[in-house]
Amino acid sequence: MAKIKACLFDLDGVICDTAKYHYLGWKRLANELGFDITHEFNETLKGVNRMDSLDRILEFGNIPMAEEDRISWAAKKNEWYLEYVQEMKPTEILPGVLKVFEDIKAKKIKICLGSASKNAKLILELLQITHYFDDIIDGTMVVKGKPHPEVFLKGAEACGVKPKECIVFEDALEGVKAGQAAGCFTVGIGDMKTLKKADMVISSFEDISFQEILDCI
Ligand code: B16
Ligand code: MG
Repeated sequence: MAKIKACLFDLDGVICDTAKYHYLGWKRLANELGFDITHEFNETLKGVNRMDSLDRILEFGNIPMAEEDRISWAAKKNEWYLEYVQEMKPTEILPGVLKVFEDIKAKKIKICLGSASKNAKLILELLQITHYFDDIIDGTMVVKGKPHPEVFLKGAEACGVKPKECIVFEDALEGVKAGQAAGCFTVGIGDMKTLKKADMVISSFEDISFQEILDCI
C-alpha cells in the first residue's frame, strides 16, 4: 500500500449524526403523502443523495410521481431538514472525531470532505470544524451519487494525491463501495456485518487511534 497522504471523510454518520434529521424530514414527507417509513428503511438511505433517496421512498410507498412534483417534494423535505439542523452544536460531533483530526494534521496528512449532502458546508460551519478541511467535495460538486466513486476521485484530485494514497472513512455500504471503486483504502465505521466489504471496520473513532489505523494498512 502507498504512503497515505489524504483522509477523505464522509459527513453524515462519520463526523455527526445528521441521519436522524434526514429521517425526520423523509418521515414527514411520507406521512404527508399518506404512508410511513421505518427506522430500518431509513438505514438503507444512508449515503444516498437527495433525489435518489426520494425515488427509493416513493417506490417504498408505491407512489408514482411526475418529475416536476418530485423536485418540489425534495425541496420541501430540504426546508424541513434545514429547520431541524438549525440548532446543531459542536457537542453533536461524534466521539473521537476531533482527536483523529488533530492526529491527522500532526502527521501533515490532508483532510478532505467527501459527502453526498448539498448542505455539507452548512453542517461543518454549525459544528465549527470547517478549518480542519483542506478541501471539501459535497453534493453540489458531483453528478453521480455513491456508490459511484466520483466524490472520492474528486477529493483525491483536490488534495493533489492519488486515490491509492487516500483513506476513505464511511458509515454507509454505498459509501464503502464508492471508496473501493475509487481505489482508496476504506475504513467502515459502524456495524461489522453491514460494512464487511470495507478494508477495515471500526465501531467508532473512540476505540482506535489514527496510528493504529495506519498500522493496519
Ligand atoms: P442533502 P453523507 C448524505 O450525506 C446522507 O447520508 C444522506 O442520507 C442524504 O440523503 C444525502 O447526504 C443528501 O443530503 O439532502 O443534504 O443534500 O453520508 O454522504 O455525508
Ligand atoms: Mg454517511
